[in-house]
Amino acid sequence: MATPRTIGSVTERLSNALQERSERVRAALGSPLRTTRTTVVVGRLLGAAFLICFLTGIYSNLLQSPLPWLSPPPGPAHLYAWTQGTHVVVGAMLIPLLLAKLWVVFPQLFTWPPVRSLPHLLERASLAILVATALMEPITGVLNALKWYPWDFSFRRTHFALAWVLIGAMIVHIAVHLPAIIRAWRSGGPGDDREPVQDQTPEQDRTETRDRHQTSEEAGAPKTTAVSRRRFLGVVGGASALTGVAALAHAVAPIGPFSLKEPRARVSAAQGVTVNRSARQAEVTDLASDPGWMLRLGAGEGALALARADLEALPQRTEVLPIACVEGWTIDATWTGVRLRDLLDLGGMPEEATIRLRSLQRRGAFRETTMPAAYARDPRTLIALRLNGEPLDLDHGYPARVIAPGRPGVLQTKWLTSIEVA
Ligand SMILES: Nc1nc2c(c(=O)[nH]1)N[C@H]1C(S)=C(S)[C@@H](COP(=O)(O)O)O[C@H]1N2
Ligand SMILES: [Mo]
Repeated sequence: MATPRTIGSVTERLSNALQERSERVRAALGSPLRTTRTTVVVGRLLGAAFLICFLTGIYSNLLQSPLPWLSPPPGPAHLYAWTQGTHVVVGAMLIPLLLAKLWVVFPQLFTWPPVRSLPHLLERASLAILVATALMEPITGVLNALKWYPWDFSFRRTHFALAWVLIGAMIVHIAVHLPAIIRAWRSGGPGDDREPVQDQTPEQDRTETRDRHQTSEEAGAPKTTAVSRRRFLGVVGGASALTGVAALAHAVAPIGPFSLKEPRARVSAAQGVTVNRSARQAEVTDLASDPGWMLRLGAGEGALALARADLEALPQRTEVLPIACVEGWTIDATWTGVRLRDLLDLGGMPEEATIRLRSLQRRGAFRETTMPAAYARDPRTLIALRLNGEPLDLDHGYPARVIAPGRPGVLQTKWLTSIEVA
C-alpha cells in the first residue's frame, strides 16, 4: 500500500531526476554565444523592428478602417508606399533576428522547476504568448504577400489583432527583464560576454550574476567569446540584410526577376503595371466589356447614369500616382480621367460626405470601398479611364476605376459601377 510517505519520496525522486536531466540538457545546449549580452543586442533590434511594423501597421489599418475621430488626411501621394514598404521590408528583416533570438534563449525551456511562483507562472505564460505571436506575425505576413491563404480567417483582422497582443506581451517581457537589459546596455565590458542567459526573478538575477561575473573573470578568455559573438551577430545581420534586400527588390520592382509572386500567381502586367486580381479572377469580364455599361452617380430618384463616352466628354485630368499594394510593392503610373470631385458636384453630393464606390464584382472583400471626404475632394483623385496613355486594360479596371493619392492598393477600386454617398 502506498503511504503518503512513499508517495512523497517518489515525487521527490522524480523531481530530482527531472532536475538532473534538465540540467544535463542545458549543459549540452550551452554555448558561449548564449549570453545575456547577445540576447539584449539582438533583442533591442528585434523590439525596434516590431515597433516599426506595429506603427506602420496601425497606419495601414487606419486608412482601411478609419475611426470616427481618427481618419488620416491625404498627404504626399507616395506616403503609403513608404510606410507600407517599410512595414514589409522591416518585417522581412526581423525574421532572421527573431530566429537568432529564439536560438539564444531556447535552452531556457529546460529550466527546472518550470514554474517557481505565481508571478513566475504569469511571466512564463506571457512569454509563450510573445513567442507564439512573434512567430505568427511574420508567417501570416509572408503568406499574405505570396497570396497563399492556408486559413479561413481574415488576414488583415487577425494580423492586426495579434499585433496588439504581441506589443502587449513585449512590454511585459521588457519590463520583467529591465534590470538585465539596463546592465547589458550600460556596460558592454567583456565580462558581460560570459554571463549566460538567465531566467530569473530580478533579485535572483542581480545576486547570481554578480557571482557568475567573478567566476568568469577567474576563468578568463573573454576575448574569444567577444570574437565569436561578433561573428554570430555578423551572420545574423547579414541574413537580415539579405531578406531585407529581397523584400525591397520586390517592393520597387514587382515585375521582373525579383518578383516573389509572379511565378506563383502568374500575374500579368498589362500596360507595365502589376495586376493583383484580373478581370477573369474577379469574374467581371462580361459585365466590364459590355458596351452598355454605365456609371451610376448617386442613388434612388435623382441618380445619374454616365456612359464611358459621357465620362470622356468631361474635362480630363492627368496625374502620376502610385498603386501601393499592402503587400509592399509600388508602381507609379500615369492616369487620365475625370476628377472625382467634379463628378460628385455633378451628382450634387454634399462636400463633407463619405463616398461609397461599388464595383461590378459580386464577391470578394474589395468589391466595394468607402472614401472619406478629404480624399474624395482631393484634386488628385481621379475616376481613371486611361493608364499610361492607353485606355485602361480590362485587368486594370476598364471601363473606369478610382485612383487616389496615398491610399492602399486595396482601396483603388476597379470596374466601377456606382458612386454614392455612404
Ligand atoms: N474591384 C476590385 N478592385 C480592386 C481589387 C479587387 O480585387 N477588386 N484589388 C485591389 C488591389 S489589392 C490592388 S493592389 C489594386 C491593383 O490594381 P492594378 O491591378 O491596376 O495594379 O487594385 C485594387 N482594386
Ligand atoms: Mo493590393
